[in-house]
Amino acid sequence: MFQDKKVVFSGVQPSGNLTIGNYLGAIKNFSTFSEEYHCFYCVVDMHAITVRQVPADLRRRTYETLALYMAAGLDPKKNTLFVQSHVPAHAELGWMLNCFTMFGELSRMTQFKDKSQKHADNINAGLFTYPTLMAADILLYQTELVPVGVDQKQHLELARDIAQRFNGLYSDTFVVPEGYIAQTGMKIMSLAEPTAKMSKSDPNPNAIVYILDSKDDILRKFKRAVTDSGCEVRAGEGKDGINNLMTIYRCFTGKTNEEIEAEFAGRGYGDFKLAVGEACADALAPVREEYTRLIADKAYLESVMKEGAEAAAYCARKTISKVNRKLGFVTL
Ligand code: AQP
Repeated sequence: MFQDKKVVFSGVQPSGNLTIGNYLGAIKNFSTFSEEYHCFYCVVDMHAITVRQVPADLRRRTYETLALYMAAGLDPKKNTLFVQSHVPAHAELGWMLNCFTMFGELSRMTQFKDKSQKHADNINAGLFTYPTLMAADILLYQTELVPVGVDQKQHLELARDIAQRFNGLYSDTFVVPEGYIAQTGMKIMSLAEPTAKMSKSDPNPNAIVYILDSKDDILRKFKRAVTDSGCEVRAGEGKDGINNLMTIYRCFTGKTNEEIEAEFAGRGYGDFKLAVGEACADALAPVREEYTRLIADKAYLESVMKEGAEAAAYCARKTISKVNRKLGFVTL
């Protein structure tokens, strides 16, 4: 699609205040691709409505997520930043791909199973077909690389399967995307229940560290983080809480597990938790500062959304035209 550069696509749902899981697993890595690739970073509001949202909150968080993208280092001049619902081609291709996705494949998605349990009163068709819309998001831009957290690996595999299936039936149409899972990012777990993923929609605020939390809140949350009955800072099986804190510390400081173990030898969990909190708060301070500046300028955020949507829609149209032709839709 772009003669000069390969394409990167990724997105975040404005379904809650963003967490350090979203930051370390995804957003922090986004800007590393900006020079080498043509990058599309989307606020995926259509995905967010698979779970009931308060409209005013969804609207506010859409601005906030865009501002956070930029505060985390994404320059709108070097990246196409946009909101999913502003580019209807996502829904269009999503429908078409639904017709090339098997019921059995969608039934196997672990996120669907988890969310169906969490939202047993609202197991809607959108929740079920979420991965097909995600495939459309990616395939629409002929994406080569998708930086995501490890929790999205299964959805990405499905996007690849759908692309290969369509290409097999209709000849080459979509680039088959590769996932990019940052080695450091991995999966950040809940501070209250370290066997579960840290999720922005978790109702327990002590389980989550938000990117925009104050330093005091960050320190307090890490201080309370669930660990185990031991006292030695050492990674290992059955030490989910400590393993998670070590991952977070590694991500924010760049240190290895061996270095961390040496640093905290004989010092106990209390010192370690304080250091993780300090490292996290210090790393996020400039992001918070820039975010505060950006969020105050709604007109600027809207101009970024508008320009981004136009650029994205232009590229998306090319893929939609190609798919329409291949499927046999009459084009006027
Ligand atoms: N805990 C995590 N560790 C590492 N990466 C994570 N991501 C999310 N949580 C973690 C990554 O963040 C990106 C955006 O995620 P999303 O908002 O599109 O959906 P999600 O994975 O469903 O995120 P949440 O926070 O769990 O949202 P809710 O609670 O609304 O479902 C993705 O790349 C994801 O891998």
